[in-house]
Amino acid sequence: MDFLFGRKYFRRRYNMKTFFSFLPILALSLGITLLSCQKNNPPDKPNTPSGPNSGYANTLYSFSSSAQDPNGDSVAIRFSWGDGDTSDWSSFRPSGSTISLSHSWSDTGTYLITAQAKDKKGAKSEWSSGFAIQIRRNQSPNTPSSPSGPTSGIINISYTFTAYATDPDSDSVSIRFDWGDGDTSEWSSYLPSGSAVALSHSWSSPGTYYVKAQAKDVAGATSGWSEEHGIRIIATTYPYTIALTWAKDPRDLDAHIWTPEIQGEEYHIYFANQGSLNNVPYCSLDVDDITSYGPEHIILSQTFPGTYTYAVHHFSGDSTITTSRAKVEVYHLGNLVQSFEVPRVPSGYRWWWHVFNLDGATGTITPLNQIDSLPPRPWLGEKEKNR
Ligand SMILES: [Ca+2]
Ligand SMILES: [Ca+2]
Repeated sequence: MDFLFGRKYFRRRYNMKTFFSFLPILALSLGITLLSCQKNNPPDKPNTPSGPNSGYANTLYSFSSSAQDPNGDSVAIRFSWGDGDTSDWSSFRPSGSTISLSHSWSDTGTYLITAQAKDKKGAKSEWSSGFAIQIRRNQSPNTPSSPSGPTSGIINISYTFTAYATDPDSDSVSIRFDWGDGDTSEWSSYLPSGSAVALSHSWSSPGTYYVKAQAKDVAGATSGWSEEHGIRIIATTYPYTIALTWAKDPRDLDAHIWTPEIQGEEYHIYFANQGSLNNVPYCSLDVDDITSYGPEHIILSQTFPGTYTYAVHHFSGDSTITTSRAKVEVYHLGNLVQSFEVPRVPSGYRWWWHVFNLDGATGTITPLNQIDSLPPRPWLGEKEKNR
């Protein structure tokens, strides 16, 4: 009874007409079900890694890649470094982000770097195309040139020294100076191979110091130390120290001083007659520097009544005395008391700069400051000793 009723009921409720009327609803439900359970797609193949195409062993280099995920999932990337080593997965970043990781190689050779991506659901991409890096053995920079700079100076005044270094691999180089007084400079900033590096230093006590330079390349390899450049540093505690400095050209300016009569004789102190601090005329030129650009110092260890006349002569080299940027500084018992700059006027054939007169009894300095074709006082001929 129940069974019969059931069949009858079924026939009546689920005839074909009813079934077709439900079909669009069934199809829609199936579509929604399929959409929500859609298969996850892995990220696309990452871009070919980018980074340096050459480098040195045991140095870290950074490489980047990115990958899109078709579902817009976050992605992580890892790199295969071509030396049997594969990086850990990076952290997850939004689809398409640039992701960078670093690696160093311990041996020389050419290595192919590839990248792989995975999405948040763990689906992995194919490996990317390879990017080649050549790992070379770094060669140390060449030993720098001997520093160039002044060969004499005054205590507590800064002097600039220049050195050059080249690197066989054309790496950028940094230079440092050993100042010869126990002090070594910081490393300079990195400059292209072969650039001049200039650093300054002052010395606090008199003496002769030997300055040398060392180079370092970007990979950290250091050169040997250069040949030394000597600088004689003098104290300024003498009654008078007269410092002459100038720019690079002309290469040879000379300091000259004429003394008053000392024990019956006048003296002309210059490169050919350098005088003495301990004997007559108690006046000395510290150095005759014809290869670099000063400074030259004239020291008076005692003064005598009468007039000292100081002048500068352009002896040889290009350029002119009036474009030399020559400067004369007068120190009295350690203190700078007066300084002179060469007048910037057309020099013509005038190669002398008359700078000042000094009264040996009173210490009065009278500026002359004129450019002339003749020296301020006559050459003393055979009276000059030690020529
Ligand atoms: Ca995905
Ligand atoms: Ca190198």
